[in-house]
Amino acid sequence: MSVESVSTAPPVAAPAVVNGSAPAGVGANLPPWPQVDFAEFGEVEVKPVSRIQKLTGAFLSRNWLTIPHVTHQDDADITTLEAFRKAYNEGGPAVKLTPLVFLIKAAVRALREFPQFNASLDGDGKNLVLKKYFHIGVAVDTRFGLLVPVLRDCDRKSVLELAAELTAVSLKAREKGLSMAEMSGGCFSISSLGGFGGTGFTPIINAPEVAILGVTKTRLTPQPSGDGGIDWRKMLPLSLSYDHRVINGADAACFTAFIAAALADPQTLAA
Ligand code: CAO
Repeated sequence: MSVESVSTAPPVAAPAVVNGSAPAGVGANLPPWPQVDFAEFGEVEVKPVSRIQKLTGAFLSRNWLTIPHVTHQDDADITTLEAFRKAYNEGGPAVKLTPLVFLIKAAVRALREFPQFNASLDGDGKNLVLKKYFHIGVAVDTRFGLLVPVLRDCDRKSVLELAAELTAVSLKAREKGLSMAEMSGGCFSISSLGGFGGTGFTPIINAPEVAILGVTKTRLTPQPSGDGGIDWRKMLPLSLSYDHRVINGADAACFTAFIAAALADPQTLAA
């Protein structure tokens, strides 16, 4: 799925990618898309593709075709974080804490530590623009399609503030959609499928960002304990896709390990 910023507002200009064809020059020698009369083979139903699906698909194709993606996989031990979160949620707060807000805080710390991840290539690819702000896009699944609201200045917000903002903006995205302004200016995106399942996936980078973190469902996993036995730990799978023109594999491994280490200390993230 794409995590391009797409609005339910009036149409905006999409890049030159139509029906699976690439931007000029990219994949120019590919054979044409197969034209098949599926009804020849059995009963079918034809449903129009929504405007947002078309727009998202166009951005998705551009990003997938033009960015050399690599996805780095790791696991974060969030046993302590889950205990912390459970204790907080048992108090019956107005807004519950999910792992996602801790991921946002951990990502901000990692972006500070590894500035090449908080960057974009400029239009002609000659310069890297390093950002000094920390705006994080979060993929939200809605009936309109996938929308990516951007939470601004996440370095200056607590996990509680982020949880309240995420709840409000995802509700708005699901009920009314979002404006382009609400989906612009992101530095880095997070796509959480943790509430659905999975053990890992390849999120597609939300250009002009240079990396995106995908997370899937926390699972109980046996890990070696200090005394030579086995300890059951809650492990969160992390899938970091990065633009290999800007980021190398060693940096991606360190960035992901940094996020995992930050998640192991939830009190510091919540402070
Ligand atoms: N492992 C296990 N459980 C998890 C989890 C994880 N990694 N992450 C969240 N959960 C749990 C939550 O704790 C919550 O549990 P309870 O109902 O018991 O409280 C449940 O899953 C649902 O969480 P949520 O989805 O309401 O909240 P969230 O903060 O995790 O995510 C939002 C919010 C808006 C991002 C999410 O609802 C959503 O839309 N995700 C889809 C994103 C998507 O489609 N991405 C694919 C893009 S492809 O590039």
